[in-house]
Amino acid sequence: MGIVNVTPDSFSDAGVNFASADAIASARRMYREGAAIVDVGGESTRPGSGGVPLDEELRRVVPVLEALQRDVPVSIDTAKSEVARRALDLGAELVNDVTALRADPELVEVVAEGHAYLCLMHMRGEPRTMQVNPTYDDVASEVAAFLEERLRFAVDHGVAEDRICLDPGIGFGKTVEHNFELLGRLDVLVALGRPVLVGVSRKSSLGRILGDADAKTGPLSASLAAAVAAYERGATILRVHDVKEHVEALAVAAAVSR
Ligand code: HH2
Repeated sequence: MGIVNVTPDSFSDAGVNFASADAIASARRMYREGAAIVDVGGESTRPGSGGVPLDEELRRVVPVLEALQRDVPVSIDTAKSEVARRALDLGAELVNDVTALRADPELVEVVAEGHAYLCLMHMRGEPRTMQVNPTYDDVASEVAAFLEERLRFAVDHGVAEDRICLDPGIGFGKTVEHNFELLGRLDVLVALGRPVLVGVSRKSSLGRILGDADAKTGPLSASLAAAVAAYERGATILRVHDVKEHVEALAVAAAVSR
């Protein structure tokens, strides 16, 4: 899954795809490089961010979705039902909701009626405050219990279970140690029986494990290692900024596994 942030303030690629033409070109390039799907988002969820109004989010993503319709498989990264509705009308196949259907009560109906695929992600708290002292007794089992409950909720509201994937939400209300423990114990999430999506690309925990306590991002080398480690523990969708390099790294990891 390639990442196209149509935002001025995302944590690692702020502004590079904020202009529609740049976002469209990046999405097409990622698809050519081997992304199975491109995740288009108009709202940064980096730690500390406060969200964007509906009309601004639509203004950012709609021109991109219009241009990609028919050529590139698209996922929409949003928590808003109206953005998801417009995106599905414009051909998006998957709704990626970092709130796991907790922010907008109408989103589940839009996904169910649109027969869309759905990604449910774990987040403790909300982006504005989520990195303020997150604590868990057992992070892997608490994240699994949360995702299992959200999976039931989605299925009970009409989303087909075989359309849902689950995501531990690396960096969303977790310390560096929590993030690495989750990656190491991904089998606990795989055991829930749904495909597992992991988004660790460029995240600050990668820079911090390399020794920079104030890192806001992590380097490509570390992103690739984390993606391969997640793949080897059962992740089947990797959400990444650098598609070509990840396709190459994962092809080699897959050849070794075979
Ligand atoms: N991470 C980000 C955004 N959306 N969606 C899923 N399912 N999983 C993730 O780990 C995830 C996500 C944050 O990364 P990015 O989009 O690069 O940055 P920003 O939120 O600052 O735009």
